[in-house]
Amino acid sequence: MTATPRYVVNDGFRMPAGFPIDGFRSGLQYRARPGDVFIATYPKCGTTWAQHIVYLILHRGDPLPAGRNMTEEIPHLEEVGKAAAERIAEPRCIKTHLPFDLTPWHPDARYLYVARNPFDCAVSFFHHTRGFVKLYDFADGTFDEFFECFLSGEIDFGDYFDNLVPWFAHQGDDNLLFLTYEQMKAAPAAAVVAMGEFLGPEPARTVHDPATLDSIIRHSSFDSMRKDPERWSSKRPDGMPAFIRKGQIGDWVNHFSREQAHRLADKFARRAEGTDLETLWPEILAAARG
Ligand code: PPS
Repeated sequence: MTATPRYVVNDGFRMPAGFPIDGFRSGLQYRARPGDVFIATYPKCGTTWAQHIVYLILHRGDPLPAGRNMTEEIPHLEEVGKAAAERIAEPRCIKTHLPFDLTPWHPDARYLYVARNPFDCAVSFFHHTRGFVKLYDFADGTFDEFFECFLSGEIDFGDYFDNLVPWFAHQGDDNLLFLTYEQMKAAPAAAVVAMGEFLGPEPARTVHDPATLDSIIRHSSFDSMRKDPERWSSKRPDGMPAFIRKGQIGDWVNHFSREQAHRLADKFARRAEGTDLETLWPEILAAARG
């Protein structure tokens, strides 16, 4: 029998089975306001990393204290719902994996979108899905089984490209900063400065202070974030991969067969038609087609 990860369908949209439907329905009704900061991503594309950088910028380089969890500071809109999002301190920073057309929009709110190449995203999502045993019932699932679900979009938060393509189309909007995980890895300081400048005059001053910039980069590094997993996620069962797992570009080659790489590259080409999307990850796409 083929194993498939569990999800629920809320009003036509695939969501994790453990997320209350009220959170989803009311979250979509949240009215974005001037000054709000949305951190929007498809799952496993660098959300938590971006959340912590935004947190660090807004707290002048002081990290999220031990004992606190990021979900309390920057909640996940379609999990906690409207009322919980309205309760957080201003500026309200909100995480979402919603596609563009479901995300609450205001021209004076800011939207930080982080994209990651679909090959590494699929691998990270596979380990995530195995690890949250109760949520997905997929602890013994294989990568081959997960890959088919990822490719067809039959997983929570739906098809990777349904998320990426419309957000990418808004790349030039004044209130949207589009970054990739790969850019953040290659040049963390440049990514932090871009985020600070995007967030407003005070955050821009913060990231232009060399000592504060250094603190932000240090505290948001993979090694630093890996040390205190309780700040980012609930505990995984023993033997399951950590939430802050490998943090690498290119781990996909350890999981994909040649045929799987071709099939995902083909889907990428189909979904990227008429866009510049392929310019985001030319080397990875070339390797996948090779
Ligand atoms: S989630 O569940 O959607 O919120 O997951 P998300 O945070 O988007 O993605 C998790 C992956 O991001 C990696 N990660 C990092 N990489 C580099 N540097 C830092 N600081 C960092 N923090 C998290 C994390 O390890 C997951 O990727 P993989 O490939 O599984 O390691």
